[in-house]
Amino acid sequence: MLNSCIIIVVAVLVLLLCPSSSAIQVGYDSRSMIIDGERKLIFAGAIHYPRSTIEMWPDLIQKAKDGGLNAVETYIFWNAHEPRYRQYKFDGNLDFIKFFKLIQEAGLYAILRIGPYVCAEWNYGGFPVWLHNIDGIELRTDNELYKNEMQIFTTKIVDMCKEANLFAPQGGPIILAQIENEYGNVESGYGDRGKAYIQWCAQMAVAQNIGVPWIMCQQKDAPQPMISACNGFYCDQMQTNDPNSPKMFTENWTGWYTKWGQKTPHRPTEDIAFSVARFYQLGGALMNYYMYHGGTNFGRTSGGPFLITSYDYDAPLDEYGNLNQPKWGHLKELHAAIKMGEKLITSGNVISKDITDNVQLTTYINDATGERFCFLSNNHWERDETIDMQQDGKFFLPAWSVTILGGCQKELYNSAKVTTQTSIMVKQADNYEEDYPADPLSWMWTFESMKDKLQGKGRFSARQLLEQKRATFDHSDYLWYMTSFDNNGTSSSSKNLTLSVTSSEQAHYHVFVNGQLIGSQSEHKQFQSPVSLVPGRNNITLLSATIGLKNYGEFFDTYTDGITGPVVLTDNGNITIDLSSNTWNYKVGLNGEVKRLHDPYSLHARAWKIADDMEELPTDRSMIWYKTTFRAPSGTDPVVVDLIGMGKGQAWVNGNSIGRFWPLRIADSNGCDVECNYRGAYKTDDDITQTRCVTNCGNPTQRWYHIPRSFLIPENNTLVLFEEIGGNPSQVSFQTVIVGSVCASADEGSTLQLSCQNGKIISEIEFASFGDPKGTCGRSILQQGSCHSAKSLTVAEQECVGMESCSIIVSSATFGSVDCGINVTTKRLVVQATCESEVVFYKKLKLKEAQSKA
Ligand SMILES: *[C@@H]1O[C@H](CO)[C@@H](O)[C@H](O)[C@H]1NC(C)=O
Ligand SMILES: *[C@@H]1O[C@H](CO)[C@@H](O)[C@H](O)[C@H]1NC(C)=O
Ligand SMILES: *[C@@H]1O[C@H](CO)[C@@H](O)[C@H](O)[C@H]1NC(C)=O
Ligand SMILES: *[C@@H]1O[C@H](CO)[C@@H](O)[C@H](O)[C@H]1NC(C)=O
Ligand SMILES: *[C@@H]1O[C@H](CO)[C@@H](O)[C@H](O)[C@H]1NC(C)=O
Ligand SMILES: *[C@@H]1O[C@H](CO)[C@@H](O)[C@H](O)[C@H]1NC(C)=O
Ligand SMILES: CC(=O)N[C@H]1CO[C@H](CO)[C@@H](O)[C@@H]1O
Repeated sequence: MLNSCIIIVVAVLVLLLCPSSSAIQVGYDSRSMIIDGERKLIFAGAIHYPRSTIEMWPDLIQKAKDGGLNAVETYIFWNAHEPRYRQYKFDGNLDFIKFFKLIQEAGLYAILRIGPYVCAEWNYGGFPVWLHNIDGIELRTDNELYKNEMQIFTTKIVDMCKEANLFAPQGGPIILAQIENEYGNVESGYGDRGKAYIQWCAQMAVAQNIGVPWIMCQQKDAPQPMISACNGFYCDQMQTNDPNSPKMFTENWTGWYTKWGQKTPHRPTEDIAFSVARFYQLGGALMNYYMYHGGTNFGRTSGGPFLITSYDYDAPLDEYGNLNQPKWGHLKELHAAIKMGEKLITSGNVISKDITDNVQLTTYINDATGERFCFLSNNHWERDETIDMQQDGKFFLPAWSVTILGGCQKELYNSAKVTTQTSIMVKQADNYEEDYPADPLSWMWTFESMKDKLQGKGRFSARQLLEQKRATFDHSDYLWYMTSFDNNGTSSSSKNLTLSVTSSEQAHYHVFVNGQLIGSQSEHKQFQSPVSLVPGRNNITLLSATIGLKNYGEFFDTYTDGITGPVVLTDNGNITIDLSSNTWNYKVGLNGEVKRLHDPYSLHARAWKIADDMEELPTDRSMIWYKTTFRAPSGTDPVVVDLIGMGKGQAWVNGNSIGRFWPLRIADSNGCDVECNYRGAYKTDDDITQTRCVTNCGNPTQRWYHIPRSFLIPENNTLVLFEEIGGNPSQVSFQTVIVGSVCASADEGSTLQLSCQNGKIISEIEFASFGDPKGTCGRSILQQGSCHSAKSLTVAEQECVGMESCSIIVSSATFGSVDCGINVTTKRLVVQATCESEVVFYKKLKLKEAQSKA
């Protein structure tokens, strides 16, 4: 403690006394950020350091740079760094200083969003639960206890950054910092105290003296010198809080998150490209993709209610860090196109002109030289337009698209014309090394010991039902509520009584009476079941589990978790015994958690029983731990474990949590058969019933769980599963995530390009048609249209099979002349091909040759 204080003091003095020679001055005006005197458009992307691993960071940051970003943004996650009061953690993937240093090494800027309320679909929005449990505290309002803690944490983070020279004036990468988060969305609920709080946040932040501007997002009344930024799917119409502030788009949602039981939402590439292009067309200065890489909610970090473990977000980089194509590539091209006009966009004169209703031309012009740069947008949801700009040319503008015109004459980019290939990812079992096949997994098990809890033995007691966060401090998902009562007469035991339990909406809990599980309840407040009592003492035990604490909304932090009560026994609707204010005994967590059963080096190895064959293994049993060892899949492709057959619980690999699992939770089966239309404003709703472009209908919400490569050793890896509700591990397997097929479309006159990446080669052409093929790569079935060149397949095979990547010139010279009639104005080529590892490709080739000989 003392040492770090001294270092901080020294660092601050150094900053004041000898500004580094690499110091970068950060300023802004209404047009743009001005960095070292130069106007810069900022293309940023969110990558949250705890949602991947240190080992993944350099690759993710490099891919962000290759994708044309010049900045990376992250929140700071208070409850990860200070899980217990004044006990800080900054190691492993919480080493945000290292994360910022890697950003700097890659030559990128950084945006530091401290919050410390962050939302982010992160457990409790980033607040530590001990904070909530301070007597007299009220979060996110004008409350001294809260403001004091917020200031201590904010100052700690700022000081750590200063000490590491991370702010731009110190020569570091951080050009902007954020305080609070989306408070404007909820402020009205906090009344005048909310207004006072925001003023205080601004003053507290400014007093940190970081030398770069502070921003607030969704805060129209942000006090000067705070810059208010916009979050949403579209921010082109945003108003700044000051005429001298630039337009900043801090959260442009590249996709959306998923909850247990929901279908997977996808934001179409064309639509996000449209949104970004429109933002810069109308004078945007900084845009941040939320998320650029979503990653994984390891441990118990996912927010609530009911957010899943994957935080893929349909981001340009997928959960595992693979390019999500075409999104990544199509946005890369967009950044490159906008960048060509950077000077004119940030300093030229702006002329805006409505060409027709909903078709708008924005010209940026340097009056002195006559240089021009144009954005031409078509906001119609359905109508394609052909715009005649006389001497500048004629341009075809698909509905809901923006064209970027170099010199206002040359089409550099259209947001709806996707030329980047689609990569179709698949999960592949590691079974191609025939000489060394994966052994079937052999399992060990041990039941979670519950005897003490079923007999009502707890660690503390209260004459009331406790709120779960108060009781657990979120040190575990699990809280046991135990009580007993005397059943005096024989009369009530001969009757059929009903036990009813009321919980918070987001509780998931199990009900035991006299040691027997009588039922479970999820996402409903009420549980009711007939019970048979014994004469004398009867014991009731409730096990309540949280599945991510609520992270958003007015006063979200005060939401009640756990068993709220009443807990009553009724006889034909009449309450006979009200247990709510009985003496309840409590215990936090599982015995297996205390014994660290997830840890391969735990001293409780004797707990495990070995199953000689699968018949012996107990399945469909609740409250059981399973353990197995496995070999890591070969190669470097990302690894997942397929938990199909399992119910609900938590999983660990070599002691590292890979998150909560719940494959039994199935997504709604309706809505996936509609073709995904990118046109028109994209929106999501809370239950994803109205959301377009969904997938995964009728399947487990999340079946595969990411195991970062750095968690693995070649042999003898340990997988531990805690199964809470009952499952069967016999189908559990390990797979790698690879590009299974690639598909691209290119118009006549251009070149079609396909690439398998990661050393894979094109083994087979699945579809090829030059003419007017129907369907969209990766989104709908491809079919020949009304015209088709018979040479399509042969040409594609000749150019591509056996190659890692290939290009095909799309012309009649290549495919012969094809008559498509007058209705087809532009012919196109669509090719879909399979990617396979070289080993598999040659193995299959040999097999084919042998077959053709025979
Ligand atoms: C209830 O718990 C007590 C211990 O607190 C135990 O002695 C008793 O057997 C239990 N009763 C039943 C019916 O399980
Ligand atoms: C059982 O009897 C005890 C004492 O005789 C009394 O305090 C308790 O309320 C009775 N329980 C019920 C359920 O009637
Ligand atoms: C209690 O319920 C069981 C089945 O639910 C029924 O067989 C029995 O007759 C009931 N007893 C009384 C006293 O209502
Ligand atoms: C429930 O209470 C009502 C009113 O007190 C009474 O009329 C009724 O008989 C009771 N029912 C039972 C099953 O005891
Ligand atoms: C695998 O690890 C366990 C402990 O986790 C150890 O007991 C065992 O000897 C190891 N086996 C091999 C083949 O390394
Ligand atoms: C061309 O399109 C028009 C209008 O949609 C249609 O009436 C006509 O039959 C089409 N011609 C051909 C050759 O498909
Ligand atoms: C107002 C609103 O919906 N805000 C959301 C913006 O997106 C982030 C990331 O998905 C969420 O955390 C916010 O709740």
